[in-house]
Amino acid sequence: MFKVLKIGGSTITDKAKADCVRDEEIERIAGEILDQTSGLVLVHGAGSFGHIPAKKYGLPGKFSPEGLRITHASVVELNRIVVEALTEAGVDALPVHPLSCVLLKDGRIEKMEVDFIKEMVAGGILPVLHGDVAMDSSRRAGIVSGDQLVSYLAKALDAQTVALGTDVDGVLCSGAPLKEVTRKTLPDIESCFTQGPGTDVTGGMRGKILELLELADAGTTSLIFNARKAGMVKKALSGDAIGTLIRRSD
Ligand code: IP8
Repeated sequence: MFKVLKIGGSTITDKAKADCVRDEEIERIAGEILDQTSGLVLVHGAGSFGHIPAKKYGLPGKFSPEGLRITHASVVELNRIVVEALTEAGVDALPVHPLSCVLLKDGRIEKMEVDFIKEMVAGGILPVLHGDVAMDSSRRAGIVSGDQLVSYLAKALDAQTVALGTDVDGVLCSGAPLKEVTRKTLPDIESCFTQGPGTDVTGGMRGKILELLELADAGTTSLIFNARKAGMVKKALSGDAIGTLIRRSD
């Protein structure tokens, strides 16, 4: 039984400042994950590590080998920090860099190697993926967000629990979290999406919802919750209905 958890870049970094990591948040989350790693695949966002260089080099619109290299190096560094914190907390974790196992087509995952991820999980190892740059068969290169990875992996692994941790209490409308979002209710809440602070090249809250609605169409309910609040990651992994549920319309 697989679980896919994403921790957003806005939780583990300060998206307004280049390469600004929130060590204490990463350590706390590592502690919350520690006794719930069975079947778990972890994805984290790029935060200021990825979004700031990506924007600087005009990714994903522009093809820039230098931009790809620098942006990839930056998200790999954040991934190293996350894996190290997990290791220090006592979790057997291994890094997985999407650049080396994903091929996009028109910005969407066309192919992704997942068998080795299954083997890691079977061996009690936590695979730790992240938003990354990736090659694209129709546009040469692009960006694969952690959100798209979550949606793809949850389908490929037939995950039972899918949770996206952000720095807000769910999908906010007039300051309060919505109980649920479906394809049917999406048009009614379009006005609720505002650009958050910091740089984001992969679509913010609206992008997350669209990814998770793809998953909902395939029958998997997921949730968006606040990972900056202590205890919430643990609750999300236990299947508690916190935050906003993204589910298929009745
Ligand atoms: O933070 C973006 O991933 P996200 C990846 O999950 C890059 O949207 C390289 C900006």
